Amino acid sequence: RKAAKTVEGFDWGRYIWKNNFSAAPVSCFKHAPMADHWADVIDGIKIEVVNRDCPLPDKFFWIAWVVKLAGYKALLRYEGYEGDSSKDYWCNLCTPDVHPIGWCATSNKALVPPQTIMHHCSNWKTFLIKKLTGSKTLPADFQMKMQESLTFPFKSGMRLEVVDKAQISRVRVAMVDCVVGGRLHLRYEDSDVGPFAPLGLGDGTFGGEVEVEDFWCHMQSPLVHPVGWAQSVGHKIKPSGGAKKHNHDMDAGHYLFPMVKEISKSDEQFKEGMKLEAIDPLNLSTICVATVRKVLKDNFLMIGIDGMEAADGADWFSYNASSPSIFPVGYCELNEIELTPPRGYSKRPFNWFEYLRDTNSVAAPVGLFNKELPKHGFLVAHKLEAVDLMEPRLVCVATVVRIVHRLLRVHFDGWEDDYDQWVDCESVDLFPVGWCEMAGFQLQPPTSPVPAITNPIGVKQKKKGRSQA
Ligand code: MLZ
Repeated sequence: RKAAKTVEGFDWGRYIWKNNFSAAPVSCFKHAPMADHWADVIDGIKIEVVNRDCPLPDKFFWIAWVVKLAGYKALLRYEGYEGDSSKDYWCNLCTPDVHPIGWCATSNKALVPPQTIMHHCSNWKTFLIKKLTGSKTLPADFQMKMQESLTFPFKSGMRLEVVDKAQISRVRVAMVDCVVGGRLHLRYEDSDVGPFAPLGLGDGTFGGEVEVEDFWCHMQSPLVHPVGWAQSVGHKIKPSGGAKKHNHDMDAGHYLFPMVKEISKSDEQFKEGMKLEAIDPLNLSTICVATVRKVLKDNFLMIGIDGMEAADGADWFSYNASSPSIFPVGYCELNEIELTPPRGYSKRPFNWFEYLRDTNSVAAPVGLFNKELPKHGFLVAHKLEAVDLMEPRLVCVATVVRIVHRLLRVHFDGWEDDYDQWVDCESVDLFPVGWCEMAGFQLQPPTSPVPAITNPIGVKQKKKGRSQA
């Protein structure tokens, strides 16, 4: 496991405490390590941690209680400080030096009180017994569960199919370079850069100016599939260059990929030409008028954003029919979300009824869409770490700014609203506060105001994605 790293200059704990923010609890992120073991991790629990106020050369432990939780991080106060908050400190609970009460006793480690308060009590043993009676702690197997949930089935060298970031309507074979906290750093096979181009440092940072043909995504992302998937469903795939024989022994097994939901058989089906609303895969801050362009096997659909489509369909994007990121006609209006009308269609206000008539098309039946509403637990203003899906090597400080049933609008702190992204509450690209630190991944802090000299109007660089008309 890589050593935990903090980004110099950004401190989640201070940011949260100073501004009285609250973070989305770990249990909201089902794909994240420890999510299933977080139910008992609550404010007020007591733990055994390294005593940072101890003059002795050896490592000693003391008891602390959780004043406030923020994702994986906890504001701790050593037992004995009572109402004194001056020595409180933030600590990532998913570090090897955090244990449930009782661990020192069973591991033959001494509990040593902090030096500063050593003289506050003449009998620490009685003090602790009194303090610990009736208190809650971490589950006994906390460290073991942590080890387990930080072991991932994907290994470097494994091959899979993943969306081609240069042409999102097709996939491409790629090889796992490394796995960081469940995220895969992938390198496209047969990339023009050659097999020995310098790779990233495995933490989202890249040396030099070489544009390496790589991609980052979570191992459970809907963007990755086993080798052979494209052929089996009829999806486009970038032809592999040359007659080079590939070693299929390294293909990631089918069992490593999430099963796509079976949708109940009904008479109705998605058909080519049907209209719907979809998050624009090239501009995730907008939900757009869209069309089913192709129906593939296994309930996969190729969706095109109306008015944006490249002549050759290069910007069509595949969604599974059960995807929570496609919506029936009228969804935006119903939920007071601004719907982006097709570029080139000038009737305003946009009216679906007229548009369907003008384009001689039909709406995809409402019954075909995923209507599950998971109890996700996210609240508006919750802080989290979110992948900037336009540049997926970046995991950024972010905030939930809107919730529409299961759909979240994520804002990147310090960035303009047009960088916001609509994502599903079960997105594997959202992580609890402290995930980067735990996984050893570089966290992108909020942008600080741009100095007036370099940017007189104070406007941040425009994002990539679709160019605006
Ligand atoms: N190069 C890009 C980085 C944007 C990253 C934003 N993350 C929320 C730009 O400056 O537009």
